[in-house]
Amino acid sequence: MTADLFEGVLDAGPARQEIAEGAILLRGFAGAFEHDLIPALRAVVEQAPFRHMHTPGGRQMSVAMTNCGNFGWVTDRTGYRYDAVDPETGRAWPAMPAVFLLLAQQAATRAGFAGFAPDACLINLYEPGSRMSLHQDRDERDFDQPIVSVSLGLPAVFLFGGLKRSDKPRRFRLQHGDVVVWGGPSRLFFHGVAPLTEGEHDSLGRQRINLTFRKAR
Ligand code: MD6
Ligand code: FE
Repeated sequence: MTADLFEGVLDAGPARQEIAEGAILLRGFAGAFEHDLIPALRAVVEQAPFRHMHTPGGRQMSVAMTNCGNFGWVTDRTGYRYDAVDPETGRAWPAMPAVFLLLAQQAATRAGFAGFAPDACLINLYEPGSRMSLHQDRDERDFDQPIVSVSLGLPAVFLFGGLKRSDKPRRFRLQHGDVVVWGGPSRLFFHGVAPLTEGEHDSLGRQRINLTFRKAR
């Protein structure tokens, strides 16, 4: 109770903000994991490089992607799916690093989703101009499981709508270290990312990286 009263007056803003029913923004939550997180991320990307996938309609995405964990999210001419094999390398996706799993589970617990056991981590790379149009995340089997989304590098404007594509999205600025946990009544809300604006981040340079942890199967 006391913590809630004081949250609003801290410079960093509330540490735990419910942006919709079931969607919790944890400002700076990934900061404590950064020391191990960034090297682990580099190791994953060495094994499974970023690539620009194509939508089923044939358009190349402006966001480059890769994955780690038992399953990876992929899109090509045949549709969207989770696949145990990286189509670029023909090998299994890199294992999910321990620090990734720890971060995802601790964030989920803090948001009220204890017991989250992600088997997939989609890694999105944005450069200035890259954007993600409004979509729902609905390729997972169990919508009772939340998604944990970690923002690193340059800030981005996250667009967060409702259950209908036509619902006007609200806008949230996500910064390095911010985590959004997303589940319950808002699990299927439309969302996207506005075009990334030009900038340079102290440790990651001219890019934003977003990790989204899911329970795919
Ligand atoms: C991004 N995120 O922030 C894109 N999806 O780069 C997503 O599409 C997303 O952040 C589901 C839940 C959380 C997310
Ligand atoms: Fe999404």
